Amino acid sequence: MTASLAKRVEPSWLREFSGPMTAELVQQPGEFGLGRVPSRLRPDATTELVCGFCSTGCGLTAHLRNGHAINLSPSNDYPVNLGMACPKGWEALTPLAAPDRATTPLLRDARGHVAPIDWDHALQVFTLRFKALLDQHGPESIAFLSSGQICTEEMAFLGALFKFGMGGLHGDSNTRQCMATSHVAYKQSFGFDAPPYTYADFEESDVLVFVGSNLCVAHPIMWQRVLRNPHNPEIIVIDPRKTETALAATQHLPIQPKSDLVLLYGTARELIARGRVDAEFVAGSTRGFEEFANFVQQFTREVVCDATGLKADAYARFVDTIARGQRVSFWWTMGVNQGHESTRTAQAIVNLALLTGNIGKRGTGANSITGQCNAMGSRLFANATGLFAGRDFLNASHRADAAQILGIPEARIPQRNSLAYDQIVDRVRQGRIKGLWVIGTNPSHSWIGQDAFNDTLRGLEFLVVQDAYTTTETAQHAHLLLPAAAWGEKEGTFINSERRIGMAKKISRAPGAALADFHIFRLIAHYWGCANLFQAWTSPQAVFQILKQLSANTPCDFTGIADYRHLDAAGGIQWPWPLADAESHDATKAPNRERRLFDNGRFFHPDGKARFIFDPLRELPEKPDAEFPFVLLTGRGSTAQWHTLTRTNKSEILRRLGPAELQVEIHPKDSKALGVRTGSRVNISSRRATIEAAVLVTATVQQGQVYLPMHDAATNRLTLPVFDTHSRQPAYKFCAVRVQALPRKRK
Ligand SMILES: Nc1nc2c(c(=O)[nH]1)N[C@H]1C(S)=C(S)[C@@H](COP(=O)(O)OP(=O)(O)OC[C@H]3O[C@@H](n4cnc5c(=O)[nH]c(N)nc54)[C@H](O)[C@@H]3O)O[C@H]1N2
Ligand SMILES: Nc1nc2c(c(=O)[nH]1)N[C@H]1C(S)=C(S)[C@@H](COP(=O)(O)OP(=O)(O)OC[C@H]3O[C@@H](n4cnc5c(=O)[nH]c(N)nc54)[C@H](O)[C@@H]3O)O[C@H]1N2
Ligand code: SF4
Ligand SMILES: [Mo]
Repeated sequence: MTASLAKRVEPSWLREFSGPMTAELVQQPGEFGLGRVPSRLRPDATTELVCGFCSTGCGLTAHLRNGHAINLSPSNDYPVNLGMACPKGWEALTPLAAPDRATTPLLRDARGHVAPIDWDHALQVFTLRFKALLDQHGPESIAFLSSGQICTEEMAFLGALFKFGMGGLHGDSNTRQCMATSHVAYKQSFGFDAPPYTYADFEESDVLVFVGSNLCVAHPIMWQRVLRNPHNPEIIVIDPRKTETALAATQHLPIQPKSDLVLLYGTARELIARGRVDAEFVAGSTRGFEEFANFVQQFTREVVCDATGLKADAYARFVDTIARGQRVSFWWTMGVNQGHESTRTAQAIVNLALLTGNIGKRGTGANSITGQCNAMGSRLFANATGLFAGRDFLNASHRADAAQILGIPEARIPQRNSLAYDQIVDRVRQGRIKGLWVIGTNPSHSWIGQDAFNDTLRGLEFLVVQDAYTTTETAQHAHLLLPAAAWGEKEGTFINSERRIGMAKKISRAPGAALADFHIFRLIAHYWGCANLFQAWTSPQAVFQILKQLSANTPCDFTGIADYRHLDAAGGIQWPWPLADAESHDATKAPNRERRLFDNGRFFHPDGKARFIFDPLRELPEKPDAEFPFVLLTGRGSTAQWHTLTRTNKSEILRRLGPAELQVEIHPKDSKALGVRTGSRVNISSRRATIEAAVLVTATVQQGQVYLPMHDAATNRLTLPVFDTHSRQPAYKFCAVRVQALPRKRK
């Protein structure tokens, strides 16, 4: 290997990266000392930071000894969680100490042996291999896949580095698996990707409708906010399964999987027929209502009950509840977003809120709940499929704007959009993308149709995995592994579901030579030879200031947030928070602590009006048949399990709170027909693969349906790689399978 492309010189600041922790910085402020950490912080004190698992964004209090966190507890006065946390939050320190943490870069040689190397060597290899691919095959031969679980400053750096510095074009993230549908739906309907709500709306509605959301398991602290609602609300859950949330609801609509769109269109028809249209709002604040009203006429009660399997009286009660509601809020998550016609389904929810005028007022809204701690950050600032702060790569004035703010030549900004995740994977399969950089996501477990995906990965000439652990499924394929510091070992900001920007802090030292993603990106810029473009990108706090400038005069303007200290003092601040507001209002005081959008009836399209968007139904890509008679649903398993388990499985407490093995949920009648009981072993086959699981007989699933949690790597061997046409989000929640009893093992 030659060293001609990068000088074998470590920048002097490299030493400092593995350096001091937040708490110690108070004693030794300096360039990296970020003297801006709150002065109340002492080595044996407490400090507040936002949880790094789900998008609720709870505030956690870290209890420090000698500047090092020894315990966590929920923060009492944080406006999100009000003193509560779920098991993952309580246990968030444990995974940091796991023995399989990546502590040094690892390189695989031609024979497949993996050996530790130092950062200098790793960065030489990184630069050399990617540059060679670019030289030989052009800018479309490399790509990255990133995460909604790293800080906004980090994802922004990655997007800028890859596209403006390294000259790559294609990058996407696991936010595609999760929030792409909400992003596209909002952008088309409202003119900007803007979830309108604040968590206070959970407490202020008199009717809450949850579509494809298992809040009790996936967002347990949001559910606690629902429980604080003093208005004796109707809580309606639309989910094929009788989930924990459905059991706690006042109405459960156990619809047939993927019949949501028919139900929502039909509901619009009934509400219009009952005269429950907010005519003034529709006339003043929306466009396309007449066409929509005509379109939904075909979704009669018979059509709806036939498609959804709902009884006529249950459907009538649902419509009636919405019609009578004074403050109706609609909430949706993956049961909507992960479908073959998901964008239109999300927009059908938006349409209901628009036509009834349930938006922009307390206790209302068409509210998409995010998934990962910083999925909202990646939607706005990853610079992957959209240019910074909701800008568009295809728009010349947007490019000029961004170039001017960033002080980079405009020619550095690509004039085309990135490919979406599935298209990147296709290009790898075709051999056109030869080098892939995977950061903070574990697609060998979580991507849809996993066997085909993993075959595809094997065809790569160069795969870099940047992760906190060496044992992830994806890391097993890596040619180069870059060891990342995890949540709690670095600082930056996350944006939660209600648009609240909150602080992540360094309360623990990263193990070995692991570095914060931010510093890995900074080093790569140096070794690549493009550090001159990023002279101002010296620290997360400095990048926060740059992002502020990028946000100016956009709907997500947060120029009124001074710095990290301000965020910390305020308990997080929701965007928008422009300078003008900051000058006249205090972000830390009610009512500014909890704000919703659209209270003036103006949306972000140039004419200020929201759009009614709809389409005819699309056929399901795979239906159950004689050979594969069951519908397979997938999703979260328990509050204690996080995605691919790389983190939560490192805590014995969390492991004990989840099932010990993969369980498939089967309806009692189906189990009888199959001759299986709880604990029996079965094979589950789809057209893609066969896997084994233990049976859990339960009436939470309907007859003809089975459920598997996504936390076991086997689940995605079965799923069918199908994507919504508008958002290109994978349809994880529907495919056809067969279940066969296995002979009992002899003891
Ligand atoms: N404990 C825990 N919490 C998490 C996560 C985790 O891994 N573990 N992950 C976080 C992330 S990234 C996300 S995106 C969220 C996900 O949060 P949720 O979306 O609430 O979780 P899921 O279980 O994926 O899906 C929700 C429900 O959709 C239902 N569903 C399936 N098909 C349909 C359908 O056709 N229509 C309807 N209406 N419903 C359907 C499923 O039965 C399931 O109960 O959770 C976040 N919170
Ligand atoms: N069948 C099925 N599949 C699904 C879903 C489903 O409902 N059903 N849900 C989908 C959804 S909504 C999502 S969001 C995805 C999630 O899928 P993934 O993103 O693949 O899941 P995670 O386990 O969260 O992976 C995060 C990775 O980042 C690493 N990591 C953690 N912190 C850091 C850090 O600070 N820096 C770096 N560099 N690495 C870090 C972790 O160790 C882990 O390997 O799964 C999707 N897959
Ligand atoms: S609800 Fe989400 S943000 Fe809150 S403690 Fe649990 S995982 Fe963390
Ligand atoms: Mo997600």
